[in-house]
Amino acid sequence: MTDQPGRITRREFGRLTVAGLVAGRVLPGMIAAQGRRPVPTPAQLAWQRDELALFLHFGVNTFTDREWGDGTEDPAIFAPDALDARQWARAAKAGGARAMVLTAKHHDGFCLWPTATTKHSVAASPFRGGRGDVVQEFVDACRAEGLKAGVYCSPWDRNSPVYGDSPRYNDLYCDQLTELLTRYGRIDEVWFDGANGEGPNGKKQTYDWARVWSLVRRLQPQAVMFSDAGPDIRWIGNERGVAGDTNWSTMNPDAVPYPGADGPGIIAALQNGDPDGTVWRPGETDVSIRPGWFYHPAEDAKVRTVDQLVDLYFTSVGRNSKLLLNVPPTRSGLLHETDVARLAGMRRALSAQFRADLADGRMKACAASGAGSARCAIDLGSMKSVSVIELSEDITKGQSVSSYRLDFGGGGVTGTTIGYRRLHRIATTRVQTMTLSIQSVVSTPPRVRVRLFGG
Ligand code: FUL
Repeated sequence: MTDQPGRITRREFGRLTVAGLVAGRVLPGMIAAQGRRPVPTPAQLAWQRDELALFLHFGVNTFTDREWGDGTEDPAIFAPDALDARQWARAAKAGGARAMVLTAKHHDGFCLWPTATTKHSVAASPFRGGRGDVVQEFVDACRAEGLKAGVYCSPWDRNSPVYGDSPRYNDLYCDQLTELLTRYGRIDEVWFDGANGEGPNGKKQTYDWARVWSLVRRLQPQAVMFSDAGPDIRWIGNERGVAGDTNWSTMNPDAVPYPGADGPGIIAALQNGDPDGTVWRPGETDVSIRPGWFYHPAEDAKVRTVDQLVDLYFTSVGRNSKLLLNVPPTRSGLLHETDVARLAGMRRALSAQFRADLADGRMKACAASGAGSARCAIDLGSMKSVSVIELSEDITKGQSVSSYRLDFGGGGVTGTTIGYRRLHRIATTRVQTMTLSIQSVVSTPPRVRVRLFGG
């Protein structure tokens, strides 16, 4: 990073700031440094605050029992006989999700809407007598239940005869996106998968990402775009449901230049972000409630338990990420009753966990600013049993904390980043006072809110 003469660098600034504040001084350059820090757009902020969204993998694979279709499937196999998108939306809501993302087209190229771009779609299937539109039913259900709607449209297309003829496929792909983003009203997330299994001897398609991204921006300016390379939301780097323990929402855009980019350092960049990153690009943690992304009857006994789903919440939302939890519709077009029950169970468990803040009214925020201190004491007034500690920064001002420690009841925890929400589970401990020490920051000292929970 190049700094103007006389200015401290961002890293020096971070180190100096806490010391400066402990001494009660506001260092010169603080305002300028703050001005350069990336902050979320309103859409990114809303996306993060939603915390949980449901992912729905549905398509011809549901009927062939596969994970990756090869594009030769007969559309006649797509025959859900009891499809009810309202059931999906109700289950999502009961699980605490605020949005749903549907695979409008997966790698097999089969389109869940009646597209003009290919015959490989619902229009050639028996679903609703060939007049069905799953995307429309999905969007209608989202609206009816007050959920945001998102669409996944796979760039890799194993059915399209023009895939690999780069300019022609780019035109087709943009036509598909145009249909999806102009026919159904407001769309809040557009999901670009980086997967490509063509292999060294397969078709080579050069995507025109600049064109795709500007098209989406023009048609749905409020939507966030997800991919390995953003531009708004980045992949978290694995499909296990685990965000980096250190997780910056800022990113160096050169670290992952395009969706599907491979190479040394890419997974670490996705997992951890970059404290010196020049763009705000928070990580989304996508993971399935079942071993596969699509529904397979053989996996009915392998649905994640409520405890496992709660664990996923802690390793994603609790690490400054957002959880995109896949719950695949069955061949009938409904979510399986086991999955629906687990979703509701997860929400009940989380609501019970976060019902009452034991620190409420005693310390709302540790404001390490101005003449304040980077050490804050929390007095609970009496002994309380604490099992979860929540820290959060006001991310409307960016992300700042790079290390902290909490001391309490003869023990303590340490951590690096905080961001939107950082959750620590501890062995239940009797606590009356706790001290938060913000040890290093990368920009203007933040206000860190602390909440404590028992249970
Ligand atoms: C991967 C895909 O290949 C999987 O099928 C699934 O869609 C997952 C969310 O992303 O890259």
